[in-house]
Formats: sequence, C-alpha cells, structure tokens
Amino acid sequence: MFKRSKRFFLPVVATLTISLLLTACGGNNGGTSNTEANGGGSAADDKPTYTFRLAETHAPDYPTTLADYKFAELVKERSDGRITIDVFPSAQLGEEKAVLEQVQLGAIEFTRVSTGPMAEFNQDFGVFSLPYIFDNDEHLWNFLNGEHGAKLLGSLEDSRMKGLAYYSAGSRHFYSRTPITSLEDLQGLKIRVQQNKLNIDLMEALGASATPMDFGEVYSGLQTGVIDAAENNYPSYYSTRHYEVANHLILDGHQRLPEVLLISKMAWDKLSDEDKEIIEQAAKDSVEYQLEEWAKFEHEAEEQVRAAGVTITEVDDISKWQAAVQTVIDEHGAAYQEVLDAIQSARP
Ligand code: GTR
Repeated sequence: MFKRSKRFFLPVVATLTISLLLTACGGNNGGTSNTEANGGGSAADDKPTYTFRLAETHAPDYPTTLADYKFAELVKERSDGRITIDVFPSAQLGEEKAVLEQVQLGAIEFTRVSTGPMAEFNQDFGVFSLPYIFDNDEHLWNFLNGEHGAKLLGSLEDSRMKGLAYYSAGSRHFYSRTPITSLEDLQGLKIRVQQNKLNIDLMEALGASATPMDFGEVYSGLQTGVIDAAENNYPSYYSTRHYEVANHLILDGHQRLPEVLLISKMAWDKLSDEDKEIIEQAAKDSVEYQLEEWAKFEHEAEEQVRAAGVTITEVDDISKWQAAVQTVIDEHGAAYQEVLDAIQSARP
C-alpha cells in the first residue's frame, strides 16, 4: 500500500492557481483549457479530441482509483482514442474540498469523491451523513439504484457538476489512540471528521467533539495528538496506515457514505451528445468492477489490520448508539423527509 504523499501536492496546487488566474484574466473562458487546445476537429472525421484530468484522493491501488482507471480506459476505447482522461491519484490535485471547488470552476474536469464533503456543495447529499440510516450495503444499493439515487445524482447540476455514478465505500467506524470498547469511551474525544457541518452535531451527540480536517492531515494529526480519534471504513483505515497511530477500532458502522464519480458541468456542457453518452455509459459500466475490487480489498484490509494487532470491538447492541444520535435525526431529518422515506422503503 502507498502512503499518501503531499510532497508534490503544493507545486501542483500552485500551478493550478496560476492557470486559474490566467484563465480569469481573459484566457479561454471555459476552464477546460486542454479541451480548447486540443478540440475543434483535429480528427479526420471532424470529431474533437480532449485530454481531461480526474482528481482522486486515494493511492493508485485503492479500489476507487482502480475504477477511475477502468472508467478512463472505457472512455478512451469507445471514443476511438479521442478522449483521454488522465487520473491523478494520491490527492496530487488537492484535497477533496479544494478539488470540488475547482471542478465547479471547470479547472478540473472529473473527480471521484466521497458524499461526505459533497454535502457542503449540495445540501441534498447531506442525507448520507445521517447516522445509522442504512442497515447494510444491500439496503444502500437498493436505494442508490432506485429513482431517488438517480434523482440525487441529477440534482448536482444545480451545483455546477454532473453526477455520473456511485461507487461503494462500505461503512464507517471509529478508531482511536486510546482504547474504545464502548460508547462511553468516546466521551470527550477530539474526533477528526470530513468537512461537513452535520458531522459536528453527530460527534456532539455522541459526547465527543468534531475536528474537521483534510484526509491527508489525519495521519500526522493522530501521531502528534492534535486529534484523539478518526473514523472511516476498513480500506481507508488500512491504506492510509492510520492503524499504526490509532490502533483501537470499534465497529459501529455509523455512516454508509457512497462515493461519487462526477464531471464539471462546464466540461459537460461542451460535449456532443455522442461524447456525453460515451462518458455516462463508461461510468455506469465501471461500477461493477469497482464493487468487485471493493469487496476484495475490504476483506484484505480487515485481515491486514487484524494481523497488525489492532484491538477490534464489535458493538453488540447498536440501539444505544442510535438512541444517542436521535437528536441529529430530529434536527436534520425534516429537511430530508422524502428521501428518508425512500431509504426506508429500500430496506431489503
Ligand atoms: C474515504 C473516502 C475518501 C475521503 C475519506 C475521508 O472513505 O473514500 O474519498 O472522503 O474517506 O474521510 O476524508
């Protein structure tokens, strides 16, 4: 597994900022400068060629990154080589929140992100951050594959993005530097959360306090004690090596946040119907592959952290945890009532 590196992240961000400024100062007006540079009918049959960028926070061998590569490969193949999507893993183009801002501006064309930080860009996506609303992956996928899952992806157009597909991310659990074997052990802990306001209320309801922080800062945050704990799924816990610095895990499964593959609306609006169809279909066709890779890696990640000696506690009675966070549902649930009803009826 690769440990996320920030070494070449700063120069990339600086370059991006400069090119954004140049764009704002009267360069091309679309933000998809590669598109402009390479487009415009260079091919014999007068179809445009494009080179796009896709930002991914995870390491090159992580299941979402593998799916990004698969997606890019399908697009290349089906466009007869006209559309190239270069995948930039390991947060080379920035952390998720910064990337989403750039996607809105059209400076980055594609990204794969978690629905956690998406909530700050499109309130509808906040529903996924509500605690304990899905029983298992089957429940989640029944919902995602239904009418409301598609509607949510569609709603991204209001946020200057276009949702292409969901990927799997299992469920999230707490892990800490200090032993956590019960809800009581969470009391008073400083817990890193994804940048999303709902998470702040959620941590408070559990008796802890939330520290929003970029994903790439969590390892050192745990190592130096800036935070006591964090939460994520098995694959992220393993891939980032957070288990080395926070080796107590409690399997409460408070959130099941799917991942989203999306394109900037600015890039999308410039595409021909034929190219839109190629991209949408390739995204859909990459899902099965992601699910397979996810299942394999989730299993491997669990085995590896167990082998590394992490203390793992199963929660016998989750109703106590659910009762503790009922205030969050009471406070935020009304805004999502229709979707929550759909989630309820997607229960297998
Ligand atoms: C992971 C997710 C990442 C990132 C991360 C986080 O599960 O795949 O995209 O959002 O969580 O906690 O920041």
